[in-house]
Amino acid sequence: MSLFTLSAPVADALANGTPVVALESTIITHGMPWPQNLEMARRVEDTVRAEGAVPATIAVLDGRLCVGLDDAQLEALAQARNVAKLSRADLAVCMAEGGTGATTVAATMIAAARAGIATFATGGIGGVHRGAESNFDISADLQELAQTPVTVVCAGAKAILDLPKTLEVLETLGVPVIAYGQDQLPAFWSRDAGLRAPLRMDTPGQIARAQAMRVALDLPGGQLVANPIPAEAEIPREVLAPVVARATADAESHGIRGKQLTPYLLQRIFELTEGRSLDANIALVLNNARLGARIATEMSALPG
Ligand code: PSU
Ligand code: MN
Repeated sequence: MSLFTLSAPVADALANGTPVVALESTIITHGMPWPQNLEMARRVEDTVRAEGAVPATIAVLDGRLCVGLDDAQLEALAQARNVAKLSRADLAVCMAEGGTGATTVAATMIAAARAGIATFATGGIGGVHRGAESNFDISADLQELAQTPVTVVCAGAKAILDLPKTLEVLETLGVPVIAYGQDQLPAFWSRDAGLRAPLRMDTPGQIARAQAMRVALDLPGGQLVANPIPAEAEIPREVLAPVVARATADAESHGIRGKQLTPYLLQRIFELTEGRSLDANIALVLNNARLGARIATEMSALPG
């Protein structure tokens, strides 16, 4: 039995050494509302293709771990309600039971690595939530970055997280956090988190060579690339801070926690910014898809 189902374009690309970029599906089912989620998913795939790479959106459909979805599958997922959100802990259970679910960053990394895909583009990763010292809410995405050899391109960690703690945990886990083209860590909707990034790189080639060196050194795990949102799409930190504070307080007063927390906060911030957070989110994902495709292209050009 094959572990996963490759779409025909992804199978061809992997066989021919064409660069492939993995894409997650939780951003579609839990990160954005219909129909903008479908439009975003299609535009991200088109952006990857325009750079000469092949997109591989990953999800579990009726128990099958699908690497590469066709347009009908993408649309069905975008419209579906109550789809499971699958992280490392949930993936095997969903597959064994023949279920359907969207993969988070952690689960998408697992699938990508098994399929031989080393580059993955998304919007934001999970991290250390505010109040982690009492609620212990630390995303499995961080552990995954420490053990699965995939370079993940994101736009930094969201302001709904505790960014200094997220950086500390990534350092403890030995995950390189690389700001792209600037010294400061980007913070998803904003270009500057007010924190210096541990590492900085300015070209896709540098990022590809660093991942290859990890593999050569037999170091497990991947890299986190934090790519700042394009300036024209950003929401400045001062504008967002009160919105995030309000959304966090609302989550607390409604008793929202665990897996529901990130989707709830995203939806609440969308309402509070009257949709501006969604426009910014789409712009940054497209920007990351472009950089991801360029990194994948550099990786496939490396010797060996
Ligand atoms: N950040 C976003 N949009 C998202 C997510 C994060 O801006 O959709 C999703 C990703 O799939 C990420 C997951 O892997 O949330 C993290 O969830 P948790 O904190 O429950 O691990
Ligand atoms: Mn969590």
